[in-house]
Amino acid sequence: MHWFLIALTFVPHAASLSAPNNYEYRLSQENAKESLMHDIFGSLMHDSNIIAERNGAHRNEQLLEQQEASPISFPFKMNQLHYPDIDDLTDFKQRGPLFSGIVTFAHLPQDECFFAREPIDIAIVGAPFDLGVSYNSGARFGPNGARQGSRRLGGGNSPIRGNYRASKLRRLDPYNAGLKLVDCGDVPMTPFDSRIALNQLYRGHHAIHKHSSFNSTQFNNTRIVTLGGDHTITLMNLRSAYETFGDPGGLAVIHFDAHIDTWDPKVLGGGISDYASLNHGTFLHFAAEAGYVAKNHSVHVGIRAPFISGIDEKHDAVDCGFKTLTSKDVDVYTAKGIAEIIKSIVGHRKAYLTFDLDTFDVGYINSGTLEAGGLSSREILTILDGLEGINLVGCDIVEVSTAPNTVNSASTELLAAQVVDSMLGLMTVFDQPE
Ligand SMILES: *[C@@H]1O[C@H](CO)[C@@H](O)[C@H](O)[C@H]1NC(C)=O
Ligand SMILES: *[C@@H]1O[C@H](CO)[C@@H](O)[C@H](O)[C@H]1NC(C)=O
Ligand SMILES: *[C@@H]1O[C@H](CO)[C@@H](O)[C@H](O)[C@H]1NC(C)=O
Ligand SMILES: [Mn+2]
Repeated sequence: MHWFLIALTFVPHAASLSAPNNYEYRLSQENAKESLMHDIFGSLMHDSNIIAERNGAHRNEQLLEQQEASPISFPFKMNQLHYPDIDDLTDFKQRGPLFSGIVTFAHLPQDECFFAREPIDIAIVGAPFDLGVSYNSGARFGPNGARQGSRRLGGGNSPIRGNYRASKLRRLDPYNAGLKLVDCGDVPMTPFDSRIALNQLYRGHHAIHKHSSFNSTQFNNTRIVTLGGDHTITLMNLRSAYETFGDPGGLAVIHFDAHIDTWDPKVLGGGISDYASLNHGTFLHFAAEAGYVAKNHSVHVGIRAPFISGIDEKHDAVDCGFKTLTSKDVDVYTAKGIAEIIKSIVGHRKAYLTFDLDTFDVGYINSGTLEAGGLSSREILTILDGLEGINLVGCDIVEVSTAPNTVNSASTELLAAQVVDSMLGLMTVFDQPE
């Protein structure tokens, strides 16, 4: 810094004297060693010794003595750069800049989760699937979209993690909290038959859940955060999580979404075939029917899309067992208040959090079925952190539609990643030793 200031003082002076002449003078020099380029870049473009010798110099030291102290090159001469030997690549062993390299979620190590059996505490896995959407496709690109959006994540304490200063979450860096987090890559899901694709996802989850935990205080098995994929995938995530961790009464499902997703399969699937009846708007009906959903202890958050038929609300609340918090309830109860209500519904039960990106307002994101009147990104981060202390056995982010050339791709990716980051905070804070 000291030399830099000196350079600033000298440069205008030199320029006012005779900048063009100075430039010509330097070009006419016989020795490349004495050029301004060399003073700044050193041997980046020419090896100074070879050039100096070619130009008749006997010794390098002689040349250094001959050099006048140009006002422009002065600071660079005082800070001559020494490049490593051409075969020395030790600096390549360090991680490159955040925007570089093969991308895993938050730069986590990539693990061979489906075949190897190493202990893992929390596994990220992608479900690149969008055969179940009723409107806009593109969520098959969501897993890698979320990874791209996560490139600035991966460690360090955040001044906004946790909603109050004394919270454990505030002092927690989930990536360095003693738990082993890995990115398993994606489950290979066929894009040609949703039945086979969903079964592949189920087997993938089962294989990951079978890993033992590494350093968990609470769990014997690996917990999973799934990057979707349209919302249909949650049925398989829930099934495997329920089979691994579930209590007989089911998992408390915390469902962030603009839509209830318990719609009558005969209506939303059009009643065409059994195949058509399972989709991203009916999977929660099937999850409730299968017993994965803890009735009266599960909740929708952010609801605002119109109901399709007159029986939807009753079917949702009575048959499927969901409470509902609408997007406008955030205005009434505040974001922190919403989190308290969710916690009172869930209690100490094992919970599964599924987050449809369309919970965010339409202005932020691209997703399967965009709806107006959604939540801001700050409201969502506050609600999520307000869930500190709940027992999350699994999470997913879905409807992350980052198809090529779609609008809002960058913020869609970033917000998906940020929601997963909050999930990792909740999952690790619950799992810290006292
Ligand atoms: C396990 O977690 C504890 C508590 O967070 C931590 O101190 C310890 O270093 C972790 N062990 C390993 C092997 O990472
Ligand atoms: C983990 O396994 C141990 C030993 O089998 C068992 O005592 C404990 O209850 C298990 N913990 C959970 C959370 O399942
Ligand atoms: C859910 O709550 C309703 C109304 O409070 C009650 O009638 C019903 O029995 C409860 N269902 C379960 C499974 O607890
Ligand atoms: Mn949904």
